[in-house]
Amino acid sequence: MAMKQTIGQFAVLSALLTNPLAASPVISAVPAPKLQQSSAAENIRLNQLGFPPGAKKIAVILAVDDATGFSVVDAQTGKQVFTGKLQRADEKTWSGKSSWIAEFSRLSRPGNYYLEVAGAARSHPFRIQQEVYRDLAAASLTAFYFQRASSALGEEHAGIWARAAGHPDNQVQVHASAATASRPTGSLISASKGWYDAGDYNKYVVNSGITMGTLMSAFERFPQYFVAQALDIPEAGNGLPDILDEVQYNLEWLAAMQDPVDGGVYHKLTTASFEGMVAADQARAQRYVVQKTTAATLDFAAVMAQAARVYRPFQPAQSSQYLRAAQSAWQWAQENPDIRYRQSELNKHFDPDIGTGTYGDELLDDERIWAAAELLISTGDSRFGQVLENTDNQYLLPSWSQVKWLGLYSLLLHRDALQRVNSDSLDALEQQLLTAAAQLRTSSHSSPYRVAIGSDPHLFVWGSNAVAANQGILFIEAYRLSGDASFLRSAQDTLDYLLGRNATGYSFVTGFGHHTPQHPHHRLAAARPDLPPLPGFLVGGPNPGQQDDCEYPSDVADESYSDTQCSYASNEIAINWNAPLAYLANGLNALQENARDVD
Ligand code: 9MR
Ligand code: 9MR
Repeated sequence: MAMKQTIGQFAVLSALLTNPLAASPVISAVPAPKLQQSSAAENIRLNQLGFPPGAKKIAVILAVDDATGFSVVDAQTGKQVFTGKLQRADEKTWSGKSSWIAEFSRLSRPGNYYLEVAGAARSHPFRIQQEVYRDLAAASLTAFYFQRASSALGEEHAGIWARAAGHPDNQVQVHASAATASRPTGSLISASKGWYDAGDYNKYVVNSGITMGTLMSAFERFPQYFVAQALDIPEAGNGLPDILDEVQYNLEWLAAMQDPVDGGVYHKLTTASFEGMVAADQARAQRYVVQKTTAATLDFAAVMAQAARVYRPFQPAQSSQYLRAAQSAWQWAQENPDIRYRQSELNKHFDPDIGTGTYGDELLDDERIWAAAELLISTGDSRFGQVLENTDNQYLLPSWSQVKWLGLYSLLLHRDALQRVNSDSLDALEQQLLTAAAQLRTSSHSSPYRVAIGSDPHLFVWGSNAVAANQGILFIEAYRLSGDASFLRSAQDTLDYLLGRNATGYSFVTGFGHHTPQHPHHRLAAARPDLPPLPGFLVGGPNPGQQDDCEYPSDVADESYSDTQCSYASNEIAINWNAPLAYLANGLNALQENARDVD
């Protein structure tokens, strides 16, 4: 909303950063370091962007024998600016490697540096700088702009990734599973705009739900920061914070997924089967809205209720519409409490068969709690408070199928306004959150990479990087509630993990780092093999399930990542993975001043 950045410039910069053959602007400012085997550099695992001056700073070193010392060298002058001892990690990595920790938190002078282990290896350059995550934070949000359906992306904002509009979605067929008297099978509705879910082009309400909730919660958590942030999107400067402009692009679609007659919400807008790996404007298969479900309708109610209060100061009339939409969705879900999306059942009864993503959630209590919490905050109506009264408040990390804590985070953020809610129960919620965060923080100490997700192979599911990013949000919330700076350091550990301090050596965000995904399972990127992948996207990450049967370099949980277009189970991108990245990167960018006290 503030200063205008030149978007084209950013695009070129990102292109340079991702192209291994081009000298990145960051590196070209530096005298060429002595040639190192790249494998040696890859044995030093650290946040490939670098660190804010006050942050905790560590690197993990693999594959060195008897190393005792390390140094940090100023890349401009070649002078050593920091020396330290390596500490051997107690536990080996899951693939049996020994590892050492190099900590240099006390080095805070801004600059370009590399880390050197005597006689062994030299890292790629990294920066210590205020707002070192500024561009990443913005790109994690402009990634949503790249995912827009129904709009052409102009060069002035999309740079080299400019493209024609895809999927107008103004003639979407009502699938037989969704037919009603007013909208019989085959009737046409318009449900334009919105974001493509992921590497595919479909639009799924359930997954949009957590994505929207996470982005609006980031805004509610850091409002001044986001009011000042400038994103390179067409609506910049229109008086609405840019993040809310981007979110509203998807809200416009979401609103059209509600049947105006009864308030129920279609589960998804989809082709019958996945499109091939074609450009958006070449993907022309018929699109359908399918069955209304309870999960989609409750997620919709939660999102619209939150939108009603977030947009109220900027767009009061729009805000009232959001609230009415939320209330009629809630009403439908009260009358239809257990309509689940079971695609194979559906295909026995209706044509055509639907074969795309299911987001089939069998447990609906968490969606009900989330919707009730958002409605309570936005309306103050005690009937929603009653729904929450017998809630099991055990902490569960949010995911598309587990949204309870999206609502409970919101209750804690708005507790001052919740006069009618028993303050003991809010204290208990806070305790649950802090206990869960403290346990995760402790678990990270036993991981060779010093990160919470590294403590348990079971966390490496499809989309494991979003598990990590959601842990990062938990740490940010624990820091807000307790003021304990060690939680902020754990949030930093989490971002460090995503940006390179991990068992694969990749920075998992396209275009940000020295070793980044080059072949994401992303149709928009696959359509332009001549270009670097679109920037700012978090790939799914290590997933030993390997459900795609592609080639993987390793079967070990935290190394089970394949940078191939084939690999939708480890290398797809998705909106519900980018949203927690956006929360974490923007949150750390907003909070870095407070990170100063280092152990
Ligand atoms: O491209 C699809 C991706 O978005 C999904 O996550 C994935 C799992 O549902 O499926 C991908 O589509 C593949 C399909 O399931 C099987 N044939 C190959 C398709 C893509 O290459
Ligand atoms: O993120 C989803 C993951 O939790 C599931 O295990 C997986 C298989 O059902 O599907 C993932 O979601 C995909 C969706 O079904 C279709 N669009 C791409 C999504 C990311 O891979």
